[in-house]
Amino acid sequence: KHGVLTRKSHADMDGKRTPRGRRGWKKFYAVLKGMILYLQKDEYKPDTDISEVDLKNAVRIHHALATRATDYSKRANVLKLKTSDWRVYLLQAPSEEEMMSWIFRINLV
Ligand code: I3P
Repeated sequence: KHGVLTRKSHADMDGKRTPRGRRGWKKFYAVLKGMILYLQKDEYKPDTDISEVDLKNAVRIHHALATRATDYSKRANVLKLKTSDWRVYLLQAPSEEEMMSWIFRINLV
């Protein structure tokens, strides 16, 4: 699955709140492949190597949990992604349908 996702980092490893200056929203082209959610700067192109930066932004979603971000109301279609190492990301999808589809696919892994 792939598509545009806008990310906000809410908590870092071990659940510590992401500090000011790194809490902004950033738009990515997301690609879910196996157990990894790649958050890429540019649109997915087959047969190209993943860049260093894109690898850094990749999120391991094994044992992660995606839910609708019911406690976040500033933006629409936002899901909350909790990873196994206690990071928390808010991810905004372009539509309700897309958000539900991402939640379903992430939790299926
Ligand atoms: C953050 C940025 C986010 C904002 C966040 C700020 O600043 O303005 O958009 O979240 O507020 O800290 P920075 O880019 O300097 O990290 P919202 O869009 O959700 O308001 P927060 O600290 O209350 O999460």
